[in-house]
Amino acid sequence: MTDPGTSRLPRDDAKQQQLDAVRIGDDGARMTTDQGIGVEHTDDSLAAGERGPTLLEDFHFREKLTRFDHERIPERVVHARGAGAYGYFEAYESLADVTRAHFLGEDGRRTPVFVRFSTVGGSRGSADTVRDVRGFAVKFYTEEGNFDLVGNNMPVFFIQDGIKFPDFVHAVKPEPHNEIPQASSAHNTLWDFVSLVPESMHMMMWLMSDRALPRSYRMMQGFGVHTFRFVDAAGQGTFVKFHWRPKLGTHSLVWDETQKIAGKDPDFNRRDLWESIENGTFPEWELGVQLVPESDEHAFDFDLLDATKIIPEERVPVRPVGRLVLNRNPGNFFAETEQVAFCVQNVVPGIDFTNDPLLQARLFSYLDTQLIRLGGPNFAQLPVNRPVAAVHNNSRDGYGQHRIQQSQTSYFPNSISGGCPVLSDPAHGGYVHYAERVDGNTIRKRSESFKDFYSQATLFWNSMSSWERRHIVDAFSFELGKVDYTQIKERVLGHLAQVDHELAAGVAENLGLPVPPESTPNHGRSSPALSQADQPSGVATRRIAVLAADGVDEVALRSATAALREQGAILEVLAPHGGMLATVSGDALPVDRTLVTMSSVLYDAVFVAPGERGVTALTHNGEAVHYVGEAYKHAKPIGAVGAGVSLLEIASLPGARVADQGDAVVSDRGIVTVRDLAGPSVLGDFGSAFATAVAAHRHFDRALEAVAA
Ligand code: HDE
Repeated sequence: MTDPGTSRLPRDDAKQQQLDAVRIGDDGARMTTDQGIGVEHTDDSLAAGERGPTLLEDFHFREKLTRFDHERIPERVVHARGAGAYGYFEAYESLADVTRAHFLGEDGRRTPVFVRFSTVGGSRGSADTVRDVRGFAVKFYTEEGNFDLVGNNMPVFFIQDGIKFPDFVHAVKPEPHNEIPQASSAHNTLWDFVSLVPESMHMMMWLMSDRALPRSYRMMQGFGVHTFRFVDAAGQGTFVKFHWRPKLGTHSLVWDETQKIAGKDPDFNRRDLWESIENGTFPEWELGVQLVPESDEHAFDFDLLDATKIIPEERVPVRPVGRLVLNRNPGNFFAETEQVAFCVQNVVPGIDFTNDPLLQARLFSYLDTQLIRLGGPNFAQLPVNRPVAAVHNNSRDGYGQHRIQQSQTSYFPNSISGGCPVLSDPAHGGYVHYAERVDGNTIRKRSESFKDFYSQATLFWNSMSSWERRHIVDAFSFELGKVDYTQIKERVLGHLAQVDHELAAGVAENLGLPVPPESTPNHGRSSPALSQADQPSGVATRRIAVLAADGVDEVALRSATAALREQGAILEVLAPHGGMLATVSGDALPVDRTLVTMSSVLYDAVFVAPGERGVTALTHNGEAVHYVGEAYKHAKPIGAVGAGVSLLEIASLPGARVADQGDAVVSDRGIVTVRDLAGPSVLGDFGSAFATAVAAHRHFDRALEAVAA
C-alpha cells in the first residue's frame, strides 16, 4: 500500500496542481495552536494546584475542546454516506456537431474530475450494501467552469415533480416517531407512499431488482436521469440523456449476501473503491449519450420531460463519447469527500436544462442545501469545489471568505475599476441560456403526457432473465413482508398486477394474500439492454478466497491458480490460523487472513487448495465447510482440485456434480473440480476452466433454495 492520497496523477492536471497548494503534511513538524503558537504539553490541562480546578486561561485546552465541539457539520439530507475519488475524463472525439462544451470539443482532451458515489437513505455511518439507489455524482473541472453531472445508478426516479421529493424522502427515511429502520426501504411508510403514488412503480421495479445491490461502485452504471439539452455554437438544441457504463460490466451481489456484508464489512463498497485505486487497478467507465433532435420531442409514447421514463437503447442507441478514469484517492475524507458540493445547476456553455419538473426542482435544491450544510455562500472556495477556471465577480462577503479581492468596486457597472470584471461574451465563455419558447397559463397540474405509470415498469420486467425475475419477486416479498398493514400490501399488489400478473401472483403467494385479478395484459415489449444477465465481465480485480491449512500442496495450488493470477485476480490465502502454513514440500506458505476474520461473502469466488493433510483439517473446520456452502448459496464460482474436492462433498451442495475420479476437469454451473492431479496439463486445464467460471460472476442456474447458509 502507498500512503493515502499519494499522487498518481501527472503534474499537468490543473486541479491537482491547485490542490497541491493547500495540501499539508505533518512530517517533521512541531505542534502548534491554530494561531501558530508552539504547544509544549497536550496531556494535562492547566490547573490551580495539583488537584485544583482547571484555569480559563488555558487557551490551548479551550481551543482544542472548542475545535472538537464544532467538528461535525450536518450530514447530507439524502446521500449522506459516500466515497469519492479524483480522476480524469477523456473525450473520444469532438462533439461540436451537437454541443459547444469545450471539454467535449476534441479527441483526447482531458478534464480533471472528482466523483462521489453514495447510498441515498442511510445516515453517514450506515452500511454500504443496503438495498438502495446509488448516487453517481461527477464534478468536471473544465476550463469553462465546473460541470456537475449529479446522477444515480438507475435511469429513472420515484417521482415526476420535485415538489413530491420531501414526501418521498420522509417516507423512505427512518419513521419519524422512533427513527427506525436505518437505511432500509422495508417498512410501513415507504410502502404506504408507494401504494398511493403509482408513478413510483417503474423505479420500484429497479429498486427491487439486483441493481439496488451493486457488487462494487466500479461495476455499476450511472445515469443523468433527466433529459438535458446540448446546445451547439449556433444555438441549436439537441435533447441528451447521459449514461456511464462500467468497463468491468454491471454486476450485483445477492440479497442474503448483502445483509451479511452489512455486518461483516459495512465499508464493503468504499473499501473496494479505495483499494482498487491504491492497487493501481483504476476504475473506468465510458460516457455515452442518447441524442434526440428537438424535432422528435413528441415522437415517443412517453414524455421526454418525465423522469420516470427511459428512452430504450434499442430505440435511440447510446453513442460513446469519452471515458472516466479514477486514479487518486482523497487524502482527507472530510476536507474532500464530505465537503464536496455538487450542484445540478453547475453547467457549462453547451449544456442546458429542460422543463422536466424534477430537474427544475433540483436546480433550486442543491445550492440551497450546500448553504446550510457548508455554512454559507463561500463553499465554492473550498479546495475540492474550486473551479480551475478563473473566478471574478462582485460577490465579496459572507462566512468563510478566503479570497482577498483587491478592487475598490464590487458592483456593475462601474467606471472606477475600468468596468471590471467586464462581462464574458460567448467567445470568452459567456453562458447563454437556450432560447426556448415558453407559453402557458399558471397552473398546478400534472401533464396528461406523464400519466402512463406502468408500461415501462412492464418493459423492465419483460427484459429480465428468469433469475432476475426471481430476485425481484423475492425482494417485493421481503419488503412487503415487513409491512404491518394489509391494505398497503393489497394496494401494492394491485399496482403489480398492472405491471405483470405473474409478478403480482408470485408476490401475493409469498405474502399469503389473494392474487389480484389480471387487469392490463402485458404488452410483451422488452429492452434487452436492461438485463444484467449477459454483461461483459472478467477476472481482473476479482477477489478469490483460497482455503488452505497446514499440509497444503502449494506447488499444485500455484499451477491451479496461475490463470487467475495472470488475468489480474486478487487471491488471498485463508487458513485456520495466521502466520505461515507448513506445506507438503516442507516450505512455508504465508497466510493472508484467518478464516474467522473474513467471511465468504467478502469474496467473489472460493478455491479449495489441494494437499491431503490440509484438506482433512479443513473438513473438520466448521468455518471452512460453511464457507463453501455459503459461496454455493450465493451462486459464486467454486474450484477444488485433488483432495480439495472432498471439502465440497462434505459441504453437500445439492445437485452439484463434482469430479469423482480421473484427471478430467468437471465444470458444472460454476463448480470446477478435478480429482486426479497426475496428468501434466490437468492443472492448466482446470485453471482456465475456473477462470471462465470466475469471469461469469455468478451461476444462478443452481438449485439454491434448499441450501442452508
Ligand atoms: Fe438529489 N439531492 N435530489 N437526486 N442527489 C442531494 O444535495 C434533490 C435526485 C443525487 O455526492 C442533496 O448536496 C431533490 C435525482 C446525488 O454529494 C439535495 C430531488 C438524482 C446526490 C438533493 C432530487 C439525484 C444528491 C442532498 C428531486 C439522480 C449526492 C445533499 C427534485 C439524477 C451528491 C446535497 C453528493 C444529493 C435534492 C432527486 C442524485 C438535498 C430536491 C433524480 C447523486 O440537494
